[in-house]
Amino acid sequence: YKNPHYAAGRTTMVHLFEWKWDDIAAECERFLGPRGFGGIQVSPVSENLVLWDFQRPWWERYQPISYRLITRSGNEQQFASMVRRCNNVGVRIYVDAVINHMTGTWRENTGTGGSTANYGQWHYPSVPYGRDDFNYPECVISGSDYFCCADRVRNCQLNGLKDLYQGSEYVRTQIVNFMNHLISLGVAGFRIDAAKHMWPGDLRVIYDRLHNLNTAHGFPSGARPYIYQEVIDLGGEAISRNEYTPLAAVTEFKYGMELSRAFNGNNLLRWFYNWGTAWGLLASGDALNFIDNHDNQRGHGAGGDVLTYKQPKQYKGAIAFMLAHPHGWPQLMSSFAFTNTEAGPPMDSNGNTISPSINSDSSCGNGWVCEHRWRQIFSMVAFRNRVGNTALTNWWDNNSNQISFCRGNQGFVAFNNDYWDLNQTLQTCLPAGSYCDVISGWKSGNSCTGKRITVGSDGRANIVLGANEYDMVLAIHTGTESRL
Ligand code: LAG
Ligand code: CA
Repeated sequence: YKNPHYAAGRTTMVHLFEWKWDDIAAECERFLGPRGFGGIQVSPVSENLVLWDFQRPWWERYQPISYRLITRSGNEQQFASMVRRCNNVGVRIYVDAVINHMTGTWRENTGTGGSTANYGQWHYPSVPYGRDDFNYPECVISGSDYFCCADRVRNCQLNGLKDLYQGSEYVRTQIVNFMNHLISLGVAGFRIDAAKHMWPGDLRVIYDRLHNLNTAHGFPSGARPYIYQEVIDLGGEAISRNEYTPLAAVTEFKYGMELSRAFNGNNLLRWFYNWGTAWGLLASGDALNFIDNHDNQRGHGAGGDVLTYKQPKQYKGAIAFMLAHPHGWPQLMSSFAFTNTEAGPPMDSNGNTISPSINSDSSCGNGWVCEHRWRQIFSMVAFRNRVGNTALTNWWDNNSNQISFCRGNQGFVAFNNDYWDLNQTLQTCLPAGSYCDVISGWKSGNSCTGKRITVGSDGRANIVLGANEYDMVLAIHTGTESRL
């Protein structure tokens, strides 16, 4: 369950938060496939409660009312077509599976596909679930439960959401059928929402009943779905993420927190010379790494304090470090712009999501940020694909916030988060020649629109990164996007 089954040479997934299925299919064909992205995490696919009382918040999608594939992102036919079209261009789909709970109790009770619920009876007729399928008697998780009481964290309600009893054979069957249906449609795996709130033993039974990935979508025979479990464990709680790593991969919340702290100026980049398990990170193969996710970029979940698109220079620095560094499997965030932390995606007065538009410079409009279309970000995806499994070597730093390192003899990257310029002759480990920096510009024919770096026969080159430059990163690599 720890292999993402990316197409050959691909390494990186992006969370297209709240995107519609038709738009994702188009994005696979026009951008993500050609640019070498490995996969996409999509927003929850199961029918959810419609919450006009909160002007259709983004979080209504974390309140399933049935397992029918009908949401603001589209219906089952559109979902199936998206998976097919993305797989055809080498881009995998991972589904955010909400299987810990159903809805909370609200004044409204109609779903995005017209299903209804009767909260007083714990009745979700479109599954169907009834009272026996939920943990009972009702209790709600409190803040202190996290530090004392694993059983309450798993058997009580998260935020008052009706808590499913995964110990029940009937409940397991409904969940497994839902997930196997998605596998039959060609998905490559799942994010397990709120995994901390479910018993590892129950999850293991569910995972082991999942089908192999669909060979008709290009997966090798016998391939197991990639599973990354959302467990927020920053230390000190009754439940440890180590209970989940024997099962499948786990979301690495420490990754973005530490890098955000450093790129925000609250720790020195020099200390990252041994970034990895020495810092208490998960083992590389167990880790799904990211700087921000849909929760913590808006102060939900593990909370804020992470870099987001709102601090672009530092954010691009942290993302470039993640993509240049060999540890773990990286995930990028692609957001809609927000000030209200509860607001849903750009929508019309009927609550229909408004598609991103694509500007002439290839950035997005209509309220979509599309971080994945920022050159400094997608160029580093190509960098990571290029350097593959090569080792990190030749770490250099100035005892402060200027660092550089090589990835084998395929790639070189430098950072300057100091208040003074970087101007040094550094070892790049690359074959002698002329390279275009893929951060300040790109290769255009035989010239560079940004910086041009000349690597000598000893592998060394003069590297300049001014403190006041637009970006704090410089990256060059072998391969057509960079080498002249
Ligand atoms: C997750 N991970 O474990 C998701 O990443 C996170 O986005 C989900 O919470 C959470 N688990 C449940 O799936 C989000 C919002 C919550 C929201 C919840 C359900 O962060 O704020 O709760 O989705 O929609 C909302 C209200 C609560 C209310 C609750 C139940 O904010 O005040 O009690 O609904 O009605
Ligand atoms: Ca639970």
